[in-house]
Amino acid sequence: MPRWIWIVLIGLVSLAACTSATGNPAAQAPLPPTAPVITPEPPTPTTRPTTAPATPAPSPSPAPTTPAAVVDPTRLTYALERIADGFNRPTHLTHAGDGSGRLFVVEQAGRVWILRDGQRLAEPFLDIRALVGSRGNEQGLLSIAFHPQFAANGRFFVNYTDTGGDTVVAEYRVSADPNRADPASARVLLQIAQPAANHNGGLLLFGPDGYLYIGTGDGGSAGDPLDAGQRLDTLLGKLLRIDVDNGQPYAIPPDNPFINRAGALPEIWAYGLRNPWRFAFDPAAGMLFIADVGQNAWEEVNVAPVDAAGLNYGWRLMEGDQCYRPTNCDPSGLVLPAAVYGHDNATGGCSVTGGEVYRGMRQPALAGVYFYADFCTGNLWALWENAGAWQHALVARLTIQTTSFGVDEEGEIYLLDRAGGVYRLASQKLPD
Ligand SMILES: [Ca+2]
Repeated sequence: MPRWIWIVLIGLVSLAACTSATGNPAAQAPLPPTAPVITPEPPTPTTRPTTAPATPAPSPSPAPTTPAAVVDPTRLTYALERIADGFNRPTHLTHAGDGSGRLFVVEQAGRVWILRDGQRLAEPFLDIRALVGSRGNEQGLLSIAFHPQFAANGRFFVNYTDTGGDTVVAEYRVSADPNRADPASARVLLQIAQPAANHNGGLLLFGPDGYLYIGTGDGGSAGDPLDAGQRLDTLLGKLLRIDVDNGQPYAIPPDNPFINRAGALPEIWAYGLRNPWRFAFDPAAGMLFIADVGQNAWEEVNVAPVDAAGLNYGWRLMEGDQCYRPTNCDPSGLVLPAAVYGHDNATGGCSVTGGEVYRGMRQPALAGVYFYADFCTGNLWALWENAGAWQHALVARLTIQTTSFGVDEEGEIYLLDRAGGVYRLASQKLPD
């Protein structure tokens, strides 16, 4: 029987937060507890309509102007609440922002499924397996992004690796059935040749400015042999920003940073990235979080104001906060990470999965905290701002391989397990 079980954790230790901006978190601290997997009570029946409403969901309330109590995510314990299971290599989860309450789960091989109240609908929302190549670990259908006015215009966008191994960003539209896309509506916006199977980036997100942001990897192999991250004449190793509401197939926003620089590609918003598999906006704080997967030694999370154009995140001059190539690099002018962790099985990992900022209702003590995880070890970290400085801590150990985070329309955070599970991040305050 499904039950809400909080497993009592014996010998629970609170973890001292790392107070420096960088450095291996908790290098000498005891490890945090394993987050138990719990099964929630069956959802109570809702009166949710079976079709999406015609009007868009109201915008989230603005952040309060006076800060609440001091945030300290180390004063909570964490659990994974199993919402659904049985997906085949899920890569992404999001919502349509249309007030329907639906979650959309992307499978690597090329399908998108709808979850409604924890139940997967019988037919996929989208099935483009015939177009998608997913032989490589980092290839496949990698994300979906719904237009900010999706409820009115039915437009959404996907990022996938095609059968030739190259990246495609394409637009689709929903059909007359709100739970099925129209496969004939495909419109390719962008194709990026991929020199190797790995480092394809893959996330699409609409920013608070209404533009579509596209994360791209450095083209792969190892060590960025093309120096793509630092070059402005390639779309590889970048965060791109395009206007999907104008132009054909898209327009360049007039305030993109390199539109007037000779030899630079106008789509570039930020550069110096290796494989920004996942990034996230926190509109309430006006910040952009980019988790960049490292090479041999360091994983990193970067934070910058959403309107800071043309930033250089350092790769391959630097990996994390260390010089990579050349080993005596000059870091001036580069954005250094807000948090790094090493390739260390106990307190670090091998591949960062960027997460989400908590803006939900269930756990107000976590407002504004960014959660991220390591794919290999299951370590779960929190990153938060404290008196103007970014602070991070290892807060739990997960028993899943986190391929992606996502949020629902209420701002609750979800994690996807490569083995097929969908989990909601749950937490409880430790006694004072
Ligand atoms: Ca970097």
